[in-house]
Amino acid sequence: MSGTSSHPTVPASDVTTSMQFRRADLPQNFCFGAATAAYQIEGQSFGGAGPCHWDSFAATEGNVLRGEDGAIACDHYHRFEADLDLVKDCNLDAYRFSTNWSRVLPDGKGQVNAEGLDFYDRLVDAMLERQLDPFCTLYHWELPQAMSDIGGWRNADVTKYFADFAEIIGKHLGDRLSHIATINEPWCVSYLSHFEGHHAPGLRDIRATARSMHYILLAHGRAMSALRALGLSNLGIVLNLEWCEPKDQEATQSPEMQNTLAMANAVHNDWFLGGIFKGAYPDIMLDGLNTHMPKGWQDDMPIISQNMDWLGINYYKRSLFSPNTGMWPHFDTSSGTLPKTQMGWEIYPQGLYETLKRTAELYSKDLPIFITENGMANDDIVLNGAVADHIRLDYLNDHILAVAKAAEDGVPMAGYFAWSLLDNYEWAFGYERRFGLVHVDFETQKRTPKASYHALKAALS
Ligand code: IFM
Repeated sequence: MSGTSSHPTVPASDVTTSMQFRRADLPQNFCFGAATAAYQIEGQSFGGAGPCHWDSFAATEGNVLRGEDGAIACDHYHRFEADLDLVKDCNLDAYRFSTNWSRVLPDGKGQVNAEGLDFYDRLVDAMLERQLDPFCTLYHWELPQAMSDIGGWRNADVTKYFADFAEIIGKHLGDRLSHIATINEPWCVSYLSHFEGHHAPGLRDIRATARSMHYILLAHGRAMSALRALGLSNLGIVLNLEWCEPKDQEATQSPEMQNTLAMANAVHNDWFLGGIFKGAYPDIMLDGLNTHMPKGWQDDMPIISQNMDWLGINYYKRSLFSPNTGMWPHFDTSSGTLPKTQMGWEIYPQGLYETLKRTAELYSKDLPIFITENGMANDDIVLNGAVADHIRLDYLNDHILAVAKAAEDGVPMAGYFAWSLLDNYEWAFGYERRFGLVHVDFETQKRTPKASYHALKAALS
């Protein structure tokens, strides 16, 4: 399943076949890994998983390209041993996966699906057998349908049910997990899904946005408390941060543009970083959202801002912002003229460096930071048994070098995970957008490591 290329192709003479970085360029004990997420690879139809809100979202005309869903995905549920061999053979140290709430608790609460829990048991043991550090993310968007039916992340009760789920995973797997993240990408869970309507549940509603932006962080906090009560000390969260720049570079210093940048940063970054690290949301956001916040939200801030052991950052791109005179949030988002990935995202490794510097300086200080996702979509094709994704090879190399530079300049960098191990279900874009180090033929489930995989493997040897 591949189409014709729409991204800029690299002239053959400029093609690089090896990465320029070496392990020695990164701090001691720096960990390299590959990341995936449950709904995107497992196959939701296997093993007694309950329905989740992505199933119903995908079943609704117009939400997902070609109406595709995660019912089969990469059939990782049955093929995880071979997939972990690919991780190990790439000389990686760790594997980031997620536990599917709707697989473990088909109704979101109550009766545990023993088969589902057993799957994660076997998965984690298979990682340990291969000396891969298991990095677990508790929630990567498989909200059980029953939770969605009671209002999803607009309902405070869901944060309590999520903490119960966290406790189940913590009790069962906690002592075998190297790191646990509570939530993947709260911005996507809340703003992208409740304001832009791009992801499940597909809402475009400012009140739902305010509530979900708060409750997803409360869910994080409550899960932290539940896991801490079990004595676990390897806890963090994964934030997708955006490098925000003015569209009109010449107007950067104007008060209007400064205000726009502050707002863009608040929406994408500072709401989440501020809540977690300072126990406070940016005023510029509250100006717009306050009337929609749940009563007494201030009382939740100590739960949200409890200490973490590490921070995960997902970085993909920069965005450009310009003021508009319309409704909240009073800005337009665009991209510039740099080469773009198949997602239309500008390739800008400098933005990763800047994001790391900004985050450490303003918020996380000495806390270890992992890049928990970084990578690009490309319309890769298998030709004579190989995939020549040299554009991805360069992308990964340049972003890893940006991490090395940030570490050299004092940011406590601890690891880097490529997104993703496998081509997989890219949410609203179905199976069209390929992010993998390994190509997946979704008809035969054949895996073909790409040029980027081979180059990463060589660099890490
Ligand atoms: O595929 C997603 C992933 O689920 C979350 N982070 C961004 C990736 C690429 O869009």
